Amino acid sequence: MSKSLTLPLCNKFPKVSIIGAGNVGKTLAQRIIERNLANACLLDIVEGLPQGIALDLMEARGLELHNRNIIGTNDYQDTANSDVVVITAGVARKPGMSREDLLKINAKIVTEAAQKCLVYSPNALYLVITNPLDVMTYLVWKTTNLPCEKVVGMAGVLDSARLQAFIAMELGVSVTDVQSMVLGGHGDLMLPLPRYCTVSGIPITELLDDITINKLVQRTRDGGAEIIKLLKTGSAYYAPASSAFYMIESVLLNQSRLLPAAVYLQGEYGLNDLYLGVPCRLGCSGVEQILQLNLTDEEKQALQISARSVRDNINLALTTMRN
Ligand code: TXD
Repeated sequence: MSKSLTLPLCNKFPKVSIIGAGNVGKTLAQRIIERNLANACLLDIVEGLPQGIALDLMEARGLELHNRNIIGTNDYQDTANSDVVVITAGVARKPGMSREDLLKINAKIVTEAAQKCLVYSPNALYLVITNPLDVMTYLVWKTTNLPCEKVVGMAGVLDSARLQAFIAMELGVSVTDVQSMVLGGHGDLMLPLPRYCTVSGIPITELLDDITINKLVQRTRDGGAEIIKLLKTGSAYYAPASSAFYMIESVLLNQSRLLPAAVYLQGEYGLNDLYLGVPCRLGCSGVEQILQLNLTDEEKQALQISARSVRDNINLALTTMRN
């Protein structure tokens, strides 16, 4: 008597959909399946691109020794029932394109993508990655009407990871012993906080002089630009994908990690109605708590300046979207 070898499919793994199969999207997809976190759906506007990447990754499964599935698609229906939706779709600024043009183009791409995903995954957590990050995250929240704890932007984890790496490199210590914290908008006005950076609990202010700390802080602010200059085409994607993975893992495994992310502020830090990078607790219900640090007057002022720039860009984006 022959027995069927067909095993019942176990559906216990969560699903992550990634919109935009560019450098960040495809690297993140690879991390997610090869580290066995979730099944993935990779969507792009370019026909064949996400399908090709997904097939390539499926063919590597026997060597990477995992059974997660990934599909590549151009159809939003395939994103249905996602637990997390990641938005990386967008265009990079090209020569001759103004900042306003870029804002307008990416605002349209990101908000349309979020609205289409929402039809099929109304309960997902939405993680925004496309730049300008804080503005795009705000627009996703605004145009989807999702509860603010379900929309979050990735930047602080990346900026902090860069500072963490630079501190470890400067001191010649293991990066795993270094903790760092960067707040504010994702850009030149971000706010690295040396007072909250430690090596095995020791504040870096006791290990490094001011000149060296300022050098590391500036390198962190210029972190994205330094990589763009070296790569010549495209921008960083390994550390950005790792940062997104770290956040998604905290959500899907309900780790409630405390990390800096772009979250919706309603009075915290004296700021209202904008997304900005501050420390929060991220778990299975999304942003579970926003932490208010006791900032010095100087730090408060720097955060306000960063917030003002994000607010101006949100207003600009809202105006250009109406026209
Ligand atoms: O810290 C952070 N938040 C960031 C942000 C760190 C790194 C990268 N950062 C931004 O993420 C970057 O400035 C971009 O705005 C996004 C994605 O970066 P990536 O390096 O992946 O860009 P690519 O390689 O250009 O990929 C973008 C993809 C590409 O395949 C396009 O075809 C696709 O987006 N795209 C679309 N997909 C679906 N739908 C639409 N409309 C669309 N338009 C473009």
